[in-house]
This record gives sequence, C-alpha cells and structure tokens, in this order.
Amino acid sequence: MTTRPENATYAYIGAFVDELARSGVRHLCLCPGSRSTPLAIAAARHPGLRTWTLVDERSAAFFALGLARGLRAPVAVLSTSGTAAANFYPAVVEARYGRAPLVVLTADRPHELRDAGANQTIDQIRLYGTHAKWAADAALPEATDAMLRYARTLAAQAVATAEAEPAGPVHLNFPLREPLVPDAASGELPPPGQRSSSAWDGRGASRPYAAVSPPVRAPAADLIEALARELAGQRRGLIVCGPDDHPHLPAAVTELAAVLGYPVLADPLSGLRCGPHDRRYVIDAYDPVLRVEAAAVRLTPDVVIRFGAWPASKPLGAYLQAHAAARQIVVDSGGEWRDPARVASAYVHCDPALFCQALTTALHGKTPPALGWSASWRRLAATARAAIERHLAGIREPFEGRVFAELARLLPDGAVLFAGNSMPVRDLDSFFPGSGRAIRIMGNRGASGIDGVVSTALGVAASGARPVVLVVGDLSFYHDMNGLLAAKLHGLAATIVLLNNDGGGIFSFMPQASYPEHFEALFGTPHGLAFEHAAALYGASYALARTWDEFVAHVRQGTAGAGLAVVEMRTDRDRNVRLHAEVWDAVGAAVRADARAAAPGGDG
Ligand SMILES: Cc1ncc(C[n+]2csc(CCOP(=O)(O)OP(=O)(O)O)c2C)c(N)n1
Ligand SMILES: [Mg+2]
Repeated sequence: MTTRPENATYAYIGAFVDELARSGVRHLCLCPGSRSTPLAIAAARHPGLRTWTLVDERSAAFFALGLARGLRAPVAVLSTSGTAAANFYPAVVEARYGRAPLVVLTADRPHELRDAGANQTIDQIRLYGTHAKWAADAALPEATDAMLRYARTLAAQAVATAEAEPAGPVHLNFPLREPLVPDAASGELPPPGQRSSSAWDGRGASRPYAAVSPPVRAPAADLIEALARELAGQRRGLIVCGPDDHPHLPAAVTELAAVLGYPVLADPLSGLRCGPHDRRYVIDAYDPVLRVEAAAVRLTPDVVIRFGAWPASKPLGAYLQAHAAARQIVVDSGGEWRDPARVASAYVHCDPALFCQALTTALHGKTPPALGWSASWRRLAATARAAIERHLAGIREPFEGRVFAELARLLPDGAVLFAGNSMPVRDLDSFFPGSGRAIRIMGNRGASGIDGVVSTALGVAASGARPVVLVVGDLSFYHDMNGLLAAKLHGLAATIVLLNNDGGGIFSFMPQASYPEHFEALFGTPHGLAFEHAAALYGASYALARTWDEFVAHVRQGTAGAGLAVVEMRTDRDRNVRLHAEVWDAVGAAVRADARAAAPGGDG
C-alpha cells in the first residue's frame, strides 16, 4: 500500500469519488479552491464523472440542482472551506423543499486547525442545519483497508440517502491535511477509477461496492379496497396535482381519472399539463375558473385526491380551503405533510403512481365515470381558456401574461420551459394552456426564492434538454447574473425571456401597494439597469422585443441557436396590474354567463 501521506489521501478520496460514480453520480460541479484539491483532482481524473467548473458557489450549487432536476438523478457539488461552503446554502434549502438529490461536498481544515484562528476556517459541521437530510464529518484520509471500505460506503450511503423519498440534499464535510496535491513523481497513485485496495477483492468492478435498492412504497391492499368502495359512490370527485416530478405519474393519474370521471386540476409544475398522456380529464384553466366565485361555489366537491406539493394558484388554494368539508386525501411518496391549509382528512404515504395503478385496477367495473360533473368542469375551463385567448389577441402592447400564451404555441416537443418565481410562475399557471407536446415545465418551487433561477435553468440545459426557455423577472435575473458565466464557460444553449418591469412587479398586486409613500423604496425597488450590457459581458445574444411579432421572431431565433440568447420585454408595473384586471374582468364575465347557462352537473 502507499506510504506517502498525499498518496494515502488520494487513495482514500479516490475510493470515495469512484464509489460516487458507481452509485450513480455522473456529474460533479466544482468551484476553485485549495483545500478541496484532492476531491477536485480525483473527480477530474475519474472517467465516469463529468466535472463542471464554475466560479461562484451560490450559482454553482443551483446549477448542480438544475442538473439533478433535469436528469432526475443525483449530482454532486464541491467547494473549498469557509464562506465558499456557506454560499451553497440557498440551493441546499431549495433542494430540501423541492426534493432534489444533491450531494454536497465541502472541504475543511483538519481538526487540529479548527477553533484555533486558522485562515478560511469556519464551523462547517452540520452547516446546513436541518436542510441537509444527512450530514457527516468524514474521517481523515487513511489508506488502510478498513478506511477504504469506509470511504466507499460513505459515498454509497450519501447517494442512497439523497435519492430516498423524499429526495433531498446530503452534506459530507471532508477534513483534509496538507499536502493537498498528489505526489506526481512517485508513480504510486492508482489509476483513476481503478480498485485501490484489497477491500475490492471478490467484488465485481462494474457494480457498486454496496448496492442499495430503494424501498418500494406500494399502498396496502386493504386500504385500496376500502378507497375503491368509497370512491365508487362519489360522483363529485376531483384530482388535484400540485408540483411533482414523478415520471410515471401523468399516465397513472389520467388512467385513474378516466375510470372515475374525475377532473384533474393540473398545476403547471405537475407534469400533467403537457405530454402524450390522456388529457381528456386534465383541466389547465382551473385558476381563471375559480377566480369566479359563482363557479367556485357551484363546483362543490365531495372528495378530493391530492398529489404533489401545494399548488401555486391562489384561487385553487382558496377553493381547497373553502371546501374543507370535502374528504381530502393527500398521497405523498415522501411521507411528509404537504397541507398548509390543514384541510387533509387522510394521508396515504406511498408511491403516487403505484397508488393510482392499484386504485384503477380495484375500481374497474365498480362504477361508471362521473361524466356530468367532469363535463361541467371541462365546459367552464374551455370557456375561460377561449375568453383568455380572445382577450390576449386584442392586447397589442407588451403584456407579461401573453408571453406564456405565445410560448405555448412556440415550444416544440421536448422543450423545457423554466419559470422564475414571483409573477412568471403565476402567469404561467393562468396563461399557459396544456398540449399533447411533451413540454417539461420546471421551476424552483421548493422554497420559491428569486435567487439561483438563471443557474438552475442553465443546469437543466447542461443535462442535455433542448431547447430550454427560461422566463424570469428582472430582479431575479439580476440576482443570479453571475450564473450566466456557466453558459459561456460550458457552451450551453438556452433562451432567457427577461420580463423587465424595473422592479418587483408582484408587489403591485399586494396590499403593500396601498402605501405609496413607502412603496417604490421598500417594495418596487426600481434599478434602471440596462441588461444588454450583462448579455454582452457574458457573450450572450441580446434582443429587445417591442411587439409580439418581434417576440416570436427573437424566441424562435434564440431556441434555434447554439448559445445563450436573452430576449427582453419591457413592461410597466402599474400597467401590468391594469392589464391583469382587464383580462380577469373579461374572463369572469364569460365564465359567469356560462355557469348561469349550464344545467347543474348531471351527476348531482
Ligand atoms: C432570495 C429572495 N429574496 C427575496 C424574495 C422576495 N421576493 C419575492 S418576489 C420578489 C420580486 C421579484 O421581482 P422580479 O424578479 O422582477 O419579478 P416580478 O415580481 O417583477 O414578476 C421578491 C423580492 C424571494 N422570494 N427570494
Ligand atoms: Mg420585475
């Protein structure tokens, strides 16, 4: 075995990094630093890992999060010690609440240099608090068989824990002693990725040292039987799908919906709005429908089955709260309580797709679908969508809501639409109709920060998705301008639709807007930045869209290109409130007229 200390470090770190790769990590994002050198070099030398060098740790961690979301796979991110590690915090929080498997690696001083005034040394033990699902301060490198087995199982445990439902971030802190660079001269280093110890004897090199099979969370058979009996007698049922990224859920939920005849209210981030699954029962216009009180009252449900996180739409949230008397069943694979309104009457903690499949099978032949009830929903939703389209067609000036209706026409099969927080994700909900095209809609809704949005979207682009279109507000764009460097460094293709209303447009819709003496300074926060300079700095193309024809042309050009394109649309915050009010007036009138005209749902 190796004798020089640096070779012990590299054998140990090499075993850890090798095992990360064997456990399914294919990408490691890293930021420059000295203390993290062994991990960086071991990762760069490993043939099974792609490294992405980024400079700003805050952006890098969001980029890793985007990669993890894009790939639906664990991704590692590495920093040196000190504030570098602290800059990962916002992305760790988003990964925790947004359920993304992030493997966070931080390099640290060894124990004898802690709490002793050593440079760039902070308390990194459990740095991310409860936001990391699991945190460990790794042992100091040693190249004994026992410690190489430890290094391998540490990696396997980290990856398995990050992936286990609910997926989330894990944190491994590595104390490392100098020398930190490998001993290049002695030739003692094992080649990258190869077995570095007898700990491997007798195990296949292509398999993980310790393979982990995740639990299969199937629902209990008696529970499904009881639910099937109950639901067979319920005509006024609903399925509500909040943000979720389960790849098999759209097909499974819509099969269940077809058997029951229950409408599926599909949040834009639920994966249900767009795609090749059966969309007959999918309702994408619940938000405009439920803004109309008469409709919300008329559409009283008896039972609601809920999947995913709490939906973004305020009218839908208010509707679920108003119908607290209905039986509301929350299905969640993560075993968590996702019910801020506290209206759930039952929780089923199991895989949602398995739940739907089991229930669909149990229901076959037990009940005819509730056709009258779902027809009422579909009719009102169609009325609302048609009224929106009619009204938008008459808006010639730039309007943030219309951006999403235009994108719904423009985006091809396979596109990713990433919506920033604040107004973009809300306008997305209201104005983006579903379609049979497989458009993946994403956002950072775990903690809904306006930070890291650019980097997350570029991380999705790095996962290989094409085209990627990000719609983002000006403050959010400003917040993560550093993230733009990733596109330049790594030649990523993405189109950023920058909705520039010179400040926080969302606040103009809030009660804070009635305090004009404070409003601009405390909430509106205009900045007057000319973003074409930011685009130029990072080598992105830039175009200002003043008309809808220009918008369409610029987005087409951006998505056809191989690099980063910024398409800016300038809007006015006060005017934006007015235009929203007008569209809701027009849609409200159409939905109210329809609700009055329609016979009550045939199913009661
Ligand atoms: C990191 C972070 N800081 C502050 C907030 C509070 N916040 C929510 S929306 C918003 C304004 C966002 O402005 P912009 O990105 O321009 O979008 P717009 O409101 O104009 O649609 C702010 C500051 C937040 N969510 N996250
Ligand atoms: Mg803004």
